[in-house]
Amino acid sequence: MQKYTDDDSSSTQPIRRSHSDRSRKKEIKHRERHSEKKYTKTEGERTDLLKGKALQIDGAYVIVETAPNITTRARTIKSTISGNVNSTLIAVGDIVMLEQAETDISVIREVLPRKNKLSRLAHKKRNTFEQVIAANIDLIGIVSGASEPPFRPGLVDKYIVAALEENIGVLIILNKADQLETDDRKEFILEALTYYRSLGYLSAIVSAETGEGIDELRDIIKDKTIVFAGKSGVGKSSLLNTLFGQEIARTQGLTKKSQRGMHTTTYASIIAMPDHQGYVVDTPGIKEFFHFDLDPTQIKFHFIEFLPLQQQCQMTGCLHIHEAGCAVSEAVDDEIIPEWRYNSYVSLWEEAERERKSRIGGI
Ligand SMILES: Nc1nc2c(ncn2[C@@H]2O[C@H](COP(=O)(O)OP(=O)(O)O)[C@@H](O)[C@H]2O)c(=O)[nH]1
Ligand SMILES: [Mg+2]
Ligand SMILES: [Zn+2]
Repeated sequence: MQKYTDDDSSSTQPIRRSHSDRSRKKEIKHRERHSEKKYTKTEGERTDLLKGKALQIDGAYVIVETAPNITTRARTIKSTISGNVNSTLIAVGDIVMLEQAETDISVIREVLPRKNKLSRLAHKKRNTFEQVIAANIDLIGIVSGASEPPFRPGLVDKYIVAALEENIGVLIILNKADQLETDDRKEFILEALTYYRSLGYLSAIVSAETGEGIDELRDIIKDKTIVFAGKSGVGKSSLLNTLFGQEIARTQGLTKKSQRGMHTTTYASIIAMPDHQGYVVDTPGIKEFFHFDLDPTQIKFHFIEFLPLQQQCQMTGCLHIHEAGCAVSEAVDDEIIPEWRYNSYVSLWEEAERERKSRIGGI
């Protein structure tokens, strides 16, 4: 069985350069035939270009899948057209139009407009910019560990808001279920999961180590493109390996092994599930996730249990922060809305406010 690692391009071998023109043509024909099935061109698209999906960005190269199990190495150029204004040129999950390569490196002529994206606000010196973690996704699998690292609903809520902003489905995954029994916060963790379920979000309790809940998880993510997001150490890579039944992502447990020729992955990579039943995106440890361009006044709409109460707030346009006669605050006092959930909202609003002010200040 072939073994893959996060940063090993063996999972996405570029197509070998053919030795003769004839075999090269044959190969292109083969690619075209297969790509037609999967990446069908829509009207108006250049017919001389090949359509594909960016699976991995590896330094200067992008690994593009043009048909099931067929990948090619490609690169963007200065004149690459972007369907996404003022954004990262290319991210994993992007659908691209490739020019047939004369050499073994194809040229990405165009990046098509994204259906959605998981993107974070990144800082470089005094500038801020958007870092697209992954594009065109169906589900965000928000992964938490039970004990190590401890379960923190604040980060879960932050990702929920990002998902709702972008019309992405939410799946809350509690990994390391094997640690739950001995965790003194077990009751709280289970209560929180029940609460999320009552809001209509999918959830799963799993253990990458023992395999508990993995079949159920596999059913939920079937035929979807899912991004695993969450703190470093919660077990995202381990989950991927358990789901696939083989080592396709490098976990922290293995990093101490020989690292010759290895480097820590800083980009996400998309991996096609066996039999092409969907895709999974493994993200590296995302430091300080904050959804790019999050408007503080919009966050309250993504805490969906606030919506029916809104009309009962005394102030029109109440932000539910410190206004008098706020029905949301009252619901928290009455323990209808859990305090932890409300605290998530207030912290996120404060963070978004800080960001907004610093942007204004920076202009
Ligand atoms: N007890 C337990 N440990 C786990 C489980 N899943 C992952 N781990 C361990 O948690 C650590 C971090 O896992 P890793 O997959 O690298 O986390 P990532 O940073 O989110 O990708 C490793 O030492 C794993 O062996 C689990 O279900 N139970
Ligand atoms: Mg990992
Ligand atoms: Zn209010």
